[in-house]
Amino acid sequence: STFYERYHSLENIYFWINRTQQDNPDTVKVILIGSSFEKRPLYVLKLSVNNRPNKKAMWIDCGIHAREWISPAFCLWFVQYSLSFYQSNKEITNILDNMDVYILPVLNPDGYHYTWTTNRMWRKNRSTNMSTKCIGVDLNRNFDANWCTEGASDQPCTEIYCGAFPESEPETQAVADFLRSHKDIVQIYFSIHSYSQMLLFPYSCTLEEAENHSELLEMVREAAQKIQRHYRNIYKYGSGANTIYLAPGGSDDWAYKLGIKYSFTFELQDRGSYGFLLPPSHISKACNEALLAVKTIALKVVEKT
Ligand code: 0X9
Ligand code: ZN
Repeated sequence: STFYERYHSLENIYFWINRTQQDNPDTVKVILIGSSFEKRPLYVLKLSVNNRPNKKAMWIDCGIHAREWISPAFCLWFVQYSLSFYQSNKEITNILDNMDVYILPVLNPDGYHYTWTTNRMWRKNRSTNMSTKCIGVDLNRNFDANWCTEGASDQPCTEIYCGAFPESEPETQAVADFLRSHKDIVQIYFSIHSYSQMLLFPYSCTLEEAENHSELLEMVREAAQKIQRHYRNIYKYGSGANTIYLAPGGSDDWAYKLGIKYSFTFELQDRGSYGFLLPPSHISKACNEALLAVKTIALKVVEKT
């Protein structure tokens, strides 16, 4: 199997980030957007194929939940695909000609590292707090979108602990600060999770419909349909609250409220047979499916503008 068909330790992902930039100095820039609770760097790769001014952008983050290993694998897959097939695949060429792509391969490096060394099923980050002996905040409950209402918990020992206050965690803060300062150029937000095979859009923090609900629904419907035709695999789609569950404080809802009107959370393979322990032999199909969905949606947005 190739490098991209295996899971990689955090250390190896850091080496990969460095090497990818060195091998593609004209296209790839590495931006340090902050650091984790345990002081690990948060690196974003910026893919930019030409120096056209006023270019729009797309954001993809992976690895917000530590145990969802297919997610960082997807971010690496996406970068590799973009660098390999720019100029030969017409869709990715069209996308990259019209937008820069910001990719954060591991949003929660402390948690990811912990799943490699100590507890494979860890979900949260690894922050500590004087008032409790329990460790970790669910970073996808820590954003400022109906923070800590129904679907999150204020109990530090639960898996869905929302943190002491919105953006209390350095990982959340780094992402939120970066997106706030780039909100005029970022048109599309993707957050990659697993598992359950779903293409979700806001809102998850309320049962209300987003202002462009029907437009978002049409995009994920088309993406799911393409996945079914090309890969014979079923993805559910819809707003988060209606499709998976009510859950406040998520990055997708926060990005949407910031003004990024095309905001999505993808839940990749599988539907529970292996769950978080998806075997490496499934990486290529899982990533290709998600890639098809990302390309379908990004092209739709490019066509509109
Ligand atoms: O609960 C989550 O954070 C996500 N599911 S997971 O099994 N990967 O933990 C779903 C996130 C959907 N979006 C929001 N809740 N905002
Ligand atoms: Zn998740």
